[in-house]
This record gives sequence, structure tokens and C-alpha cells, in this order.
Amino acid sequence: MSQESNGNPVEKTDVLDAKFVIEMPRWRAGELEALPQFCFAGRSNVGKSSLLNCLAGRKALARTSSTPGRTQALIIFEVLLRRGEQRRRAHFVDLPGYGYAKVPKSVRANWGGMVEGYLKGNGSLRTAILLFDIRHSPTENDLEVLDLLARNRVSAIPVATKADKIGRNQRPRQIKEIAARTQMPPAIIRAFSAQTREGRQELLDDLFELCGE
Ligand SMILES: Nc1nc2c(ncn2[C@@H]2O[C@H](COP(=O)(O)OP(=O)(O)OP(=O)(O)O)[C@@H](O)[C@H]2O)c(=O)[nH]1
Ligand SMILES: [Mg+2]
Repeated sequence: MSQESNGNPVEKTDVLDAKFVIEMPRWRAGELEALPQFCFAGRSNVGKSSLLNCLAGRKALARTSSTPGRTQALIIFEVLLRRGEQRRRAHFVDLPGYGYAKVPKSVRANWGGMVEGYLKGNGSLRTAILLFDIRHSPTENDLEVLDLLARNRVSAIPVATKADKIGRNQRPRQIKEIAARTQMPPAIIRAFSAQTREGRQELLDDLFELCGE
């Protein structure tokens, strides 16, 4: 394999195949093949399904919604990643959005239990991709989800999405705001756009690495 001077492979990750596997109203580990897993979390309408579609290179793999908060299930996809000669299969898990006021209280109350049931002791889960809208300050709900992840020892890759919606010169301030609210270093928060595909390659490369051998 050709190498760059820093020893990193020159090859970039791409997606050879992506397909829907199953929709689970409750997490049932036994029904899935044990593949490395990545979940996508964020409030309703933040762009989880769009990011997942963008990564997979498919327009409508995950349903993007005009009715936020409708999906209250774990939607599981399988993707086949390739870097050079290497291939990795992984599960992408589209989590239900949270924090949408029009969702009935009973359904909202169910969110934490459902997601905690999914996170708890899930040895396949490599990391969560946590989405923030680059235009807005993180909400109380976002902070609670960060806490939920930490309690279950799940690492998070923070992504500031919809980056196409603000000017480049506004970015540092918005990223700083997200960093301050979440107490994360600004440098780890990546800008992303499902519209321009900015940030896609880097994220795919990182997920490939996180799949392991
Ligand atoms: N301009 C722009 N619009 C985006 C981007 N990502 C998502 N959107 C739009 O934001 C809306 C919500 O996107 P979804 O991907 O359905 O959001 P979600 O987080 O999956 O929503 P729920 O599943 O309801 O929680 C849609 O109208 C998308 O087209 C982006 O990067 N740029
Ligand atoms: Mg969605």
C-alpha cells in the first residue's frame, strides 16, 4: 500500500453498499449480527437521517422527515466500507430525535428508557455521532444526552451540522458556543453539511478506523 510521509494510508474510505436491515421499537441485541456499530443522535430535525444518507451516499436510505419526532424506533442499516484493499461491514443506527414539543409526553418520556436500553452494555457500539445545529446553542436535552452517553461509557463524535446555512466567518463563534455549552474542546467539533457533503470524507475515514480489524 502506498503511504504518505506520516505513515497514513493515502486511500480514502468509500461506501460500496448500504441497506436497511430492521426497525426495532426496543433494542434486541440478539437479533443482529455482531458488527461494529455507530449511532446517530441529536434533537428532532437536526439532520441525523440526512447525515446518515450523505455518509452512505444514498439519497433516501434513511427517511428524512417533515414531521419531526415521528420515528420512535431504532432504525438499523448495514454499510460496507472500503479503504484500498480493506473492507469493513458496520451497522449505522438512526436514533429517534428528541426534544420536539409536539411529540406526546408519553412518547417523549419513553425516549430515555429506550435509548438507555440500547446503550447499556452494548459491546458492539463503537461511538455515537452527536449532532448539533451549527446555528443554535445546545439545549438542556443535548446536555442530558451527553451525560447519558458518558454514564454508559459511550464516546461521542460531536458534529455541527447544516454548516451550509451560515457564513464561514460565523463558524468559529458558533463552534465556540457549542464547545462552551458542552464543555468540549472546540477543536473536536466538526462542521458538516449534508447539502455540500463537507466533512463527509473525514467522518467516513474516522468510522473506518473505529471499526478496527
Ligand atoms: N441546508 C441543510 N439542510 C439540512 C441539512 N441536514 C438536514 N437538513 C434538512 O433538515 C431537515 C431535517 O433533516 P432530517 O435528516 O430529517 O433530520 P432528523 O434529525 O433525522 O429528524 P428526526 O428523524 O425527525 O429526528 C430536512 O428538511 C433536511 O433536508 C444540511 O446539512 N443542510
Ligand atoms: Mg430522522
